[in-house]
Amino acid sequence: MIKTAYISIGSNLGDKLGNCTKAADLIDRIPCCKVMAKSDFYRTEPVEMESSEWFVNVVISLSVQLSAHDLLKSLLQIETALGRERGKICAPRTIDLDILIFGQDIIDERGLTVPHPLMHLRRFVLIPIAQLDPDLNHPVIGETMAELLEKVPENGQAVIPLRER
Ligand code: PH2
Ligand code: MG
Ligand code: MG
Repeated sequence: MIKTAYISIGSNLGDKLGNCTKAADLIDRIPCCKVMAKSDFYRTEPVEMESSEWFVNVVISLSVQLSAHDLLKSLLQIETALGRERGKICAPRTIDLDILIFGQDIIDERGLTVPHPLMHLRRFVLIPIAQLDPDLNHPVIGETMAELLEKVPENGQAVIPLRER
């Protein structure tokens, strides 16, 4: 069955924009997985992290004919290929790839929770995903991305469009 998935791509270490662009290219090369749309790239203030380094964030939509678990496996391989080291949970990272939404599926398993449990609280996710599909329903909360975005205060969550593509 073909589904639409949304992936958050973030980097706050090294060539942040280059890391995000490479990740999107590698995701497009996963078998049975095609990148349909890419949001703008944004410079974003770190949320829930002590790190002072800002992020580059982007959200992409995918047409996938894979299970969420197989997609996650491929995303973790791409993180490793791009130099992701898993040390401290909040350490700066060359790349972070998170499944935000997988069709309207609700998954709550060890290592895979979809929708992403914090996505509705994060402007660096909601701004780009609402840019791609403002009417997309959050399958747990039952509100659209545009509605969720309206409720998140801007304070401490700056999200600034990057001009370069
Ligand atoms: N990722 C996090 C925690 N905080 N803040 C921003 N701005 N961008 C991120 O990608 C990000 C974050 C956990 O993965
Ligand atoms: Mg993350
Ligand atoms: Mg992650």
